[in-house]
Amino acid sequence: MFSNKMEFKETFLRRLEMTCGKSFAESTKRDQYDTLGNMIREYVSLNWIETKEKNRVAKNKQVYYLSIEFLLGRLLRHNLINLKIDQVVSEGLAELGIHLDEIEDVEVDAALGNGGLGRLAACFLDSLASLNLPGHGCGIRYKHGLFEQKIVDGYQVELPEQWLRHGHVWEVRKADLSIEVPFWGKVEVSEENGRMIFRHVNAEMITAVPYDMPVVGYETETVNTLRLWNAEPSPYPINRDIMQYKRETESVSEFLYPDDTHDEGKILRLKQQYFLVSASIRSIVRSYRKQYGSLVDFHQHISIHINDTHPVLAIPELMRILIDEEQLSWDEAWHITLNTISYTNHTTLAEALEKWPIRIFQPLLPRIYMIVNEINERFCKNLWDLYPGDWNRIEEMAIIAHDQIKMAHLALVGSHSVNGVAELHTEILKKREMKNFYEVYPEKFNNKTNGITHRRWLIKSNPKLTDLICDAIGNDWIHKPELLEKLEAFKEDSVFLNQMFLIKKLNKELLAKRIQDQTGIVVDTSSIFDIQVKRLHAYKRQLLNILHIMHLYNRLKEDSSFNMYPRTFIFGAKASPGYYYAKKIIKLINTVAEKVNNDASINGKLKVVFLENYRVSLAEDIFPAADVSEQISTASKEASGTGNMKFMMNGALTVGTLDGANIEIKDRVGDENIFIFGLKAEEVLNYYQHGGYRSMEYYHHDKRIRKVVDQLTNGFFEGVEDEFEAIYDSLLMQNDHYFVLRDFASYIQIQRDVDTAYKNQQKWLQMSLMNIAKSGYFSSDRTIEQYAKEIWSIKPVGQFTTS
Ligand code: CR1
Repeated sequence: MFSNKMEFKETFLRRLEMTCGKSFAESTKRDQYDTLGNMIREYVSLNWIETKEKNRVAKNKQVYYLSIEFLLGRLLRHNLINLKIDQVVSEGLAELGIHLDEIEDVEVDAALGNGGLGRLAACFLDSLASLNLPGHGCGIRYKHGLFEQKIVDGYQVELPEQWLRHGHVWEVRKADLSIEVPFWGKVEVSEENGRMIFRHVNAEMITAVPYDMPVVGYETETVNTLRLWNAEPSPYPINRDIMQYKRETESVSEFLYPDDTHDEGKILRLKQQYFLVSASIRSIVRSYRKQYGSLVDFHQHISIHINDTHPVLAIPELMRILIDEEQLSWDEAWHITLNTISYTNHTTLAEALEKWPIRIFQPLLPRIYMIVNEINERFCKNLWDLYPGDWNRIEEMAIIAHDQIKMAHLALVGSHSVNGVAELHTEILKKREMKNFYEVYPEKFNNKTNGITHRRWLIKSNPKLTDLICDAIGNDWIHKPELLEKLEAFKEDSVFLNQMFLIKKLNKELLAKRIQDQTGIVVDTSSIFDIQVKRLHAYKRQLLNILHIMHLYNRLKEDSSFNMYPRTFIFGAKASPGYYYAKKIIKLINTVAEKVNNDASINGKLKVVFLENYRVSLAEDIFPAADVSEQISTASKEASGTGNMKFMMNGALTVGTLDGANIEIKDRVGDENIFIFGLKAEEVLNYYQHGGYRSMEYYHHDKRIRKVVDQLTNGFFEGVEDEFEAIYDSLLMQNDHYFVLRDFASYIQIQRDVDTAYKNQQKWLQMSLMNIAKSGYFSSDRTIEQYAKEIWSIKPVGQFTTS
């Protein structure tokens, strides 16, 4: 399409005029973005076709990653970088008087996810393609992604997100590959030629229409596919009010995680899950049949991964196809299914472990229910043989019990591999949460510590640091991120360290500008940028952070000689719309910010900023500017975390508990390059086993604690005296379930250590350097290589050239 700047410019101008029907002079930024995006998508289409063809001919085993979330963010710059044409394009545009940054800003984040789980899926897609592995994503094309957050008077307000309002240049609609997904109706059972036949009749059909997006690997010709399904009315509705049917149908792909406090919302969520699974598996089977005919060797050519329990109906759906359509026996079908499916657990939080009431499940998915029932019966029989008479254990482990279907149990029974997302998390699954299952299936359990794509989180988001690294150690680390270790050699190189300092400073200035534009707050770029960005949740303890800020403020007010290095505390966090407590914490952060930022008597030593609408594109500006990374979850609660890795890779130092992947970060950088505090997971879990600890004692014995806790409700924050009662109660009346007060003193101390450490600039930069140098392990390339080898048994597709 173009091979140099001149050709790029010519093609771009021609395309712009052709597609927009305007002259270049008349064109808007959006016209320019659309033109460029379409050009790039077409640019990759040859390789896209060839990748498919190559895999088909070589009969490569393929993996399909089923996920209810894909948090992609923006794709333009990312694709340009992976295609290695970012420079040609940005220079070509510059000659036309266009700044690539401005065009990039037109692109709305594809925010089809909530947080870590969805972003992990997006990082994995990038690594799969970049490692030439045949792996594809399957998800839902929600009309509205994660809500847009506004902060009004300190409160979170949610607005519907509209990423598709102007279309999406990266997708290709493939209506001819649609699939009809059946719901409701009933199953007729008959016998024909000695075989049981199951017919799902009177079903209401929903059409799943695929939208495919190319997933472009870095410096390779591999282009994989992310297939997102859109729900549309079927051409063959049964007798129904047509408008109502249309509305109900389209609602299936309307929102990510519809409110499920009522049955209607629960049904919708379950519908989404089956919709995703059935459409994905049937389209996989359709192309498989075309190539191989029979499905008897399916598991040797296909691997299906379920990201958390949302897509777990993949298990009974595959069984249904193998038994009802392929006419295999139960045992044959089970063998294939088990060997095809693998499962990742992402959390041990009880509220996230999905259970469906039978009264909802059975009528909506009658045939699938029969299969789940059969799986359960056979499983319980096996358990009976293993543990004769141990009813309690069997009841606890059953897939169906007390009129509910436990999705995690179905996943554990129906897949050959179960992995946690960090070493500690996997150990907790084995020793505690899933102990019974580990006893029965020890061979299924394994760990795959999460990772992040260094292409987005370093190369794209921190180009200056990337250049510095390349100048120092060459480019090999881009393909082998563990080679970042070579940076260790620069530990005593003061010129290098000084360059690191200057780059951090520039990145902080960029973020400071953004902060000022967005909030009006002016921050001091020579202060420590101390950042906590992630979903708002009690266990992540944004509360501990803000209470500590209140403590620092109290110290500054009490004692004018209190010596602290100036700090800017930055938060970004969305609270789930129905999560009352989390929303109160957002209000508290904003209330503290208001008070602290407007108090001239503290000489600007403290600033607090809440950045609204935290999302992937904003995150890309935040990580490069961080000095301190807050990873302060209650130990044992954060399965892994991935933000911790993004901060580390950009040279921030972690203040963290021994939780999730923080432990593995510490193991790699060494105790001297990280700030660890607080209870350990063992201690927390032991407390839980023995009914918790007594938060009131900590309140009475530590006057620093007493002071900040009292300030929540004693009029310290004028005009909002009643606002924080729920927080106050959680700490004292409900015994502080997340150990905020228990860890408070230890947190104050470690933050003093941070203060001291920062004052020694040289030392700090060396610590920062060590974090970058050791971050290669946390590239998702390492994670994906482990999945590919140890779970999926897939191999890279050799490089090839386009004809
Ligand atoms: C975990 O809370 C982890 C991500 C990705 C989250 C986080 O610690 O890094 O998954 N879990 O593995 C989750 O979203 C529904 O569960």
